[in-house]
Amino acid sequence: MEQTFFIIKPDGVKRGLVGKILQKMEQRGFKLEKLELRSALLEAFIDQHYQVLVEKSFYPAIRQFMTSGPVVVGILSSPKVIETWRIMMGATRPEEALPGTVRGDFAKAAGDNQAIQNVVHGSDSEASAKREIALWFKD
Ligand code: DAT
Ligand code: MG
Repeated sequence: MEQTFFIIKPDGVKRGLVGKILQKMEQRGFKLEKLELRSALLEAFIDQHYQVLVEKSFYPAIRQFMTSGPVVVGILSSPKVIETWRIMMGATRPEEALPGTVRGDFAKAAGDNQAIQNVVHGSDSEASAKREIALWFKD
């Protein structure tokens, strides 16, 4: 069965959105294969997760944000779960995310030079899902 990796980012945990987000996943019929709270993430670990973004000018703000508090991570499985969870998350930029999506309903627009805080992450392809699952769940 297809699998994807997700993160409820520090803003989602701080704002008490974990239950609402997990409920959307359950309502959609995704199977929760793994679910863990991770605190005190290391900067070097987040750099591995976002390896394709490390060289971008905005990346230091992302690293700072992603290590700013606990996150909830997990693995979902379902047919077409990678694409479906991406659609349910909504667009990367909160101001472009449609109402009804997690980001459209909950993400706050960022000020200039601030990290985009958009509540959730989801793998963007089969290759990313495999790589991210192996990184976050080494067992
Ligand atoms: P997504 O999270 O929708 O897959 P991404 O992988 O391109 O988007 O980027 C990862 C995160 O980095 C994204 O959720 C928010 C942040 N980000 C992306 N592009 C950015 C930009 N141009 N300025 C600031 N932050 C950005
Ligand atoms: Mg991405």
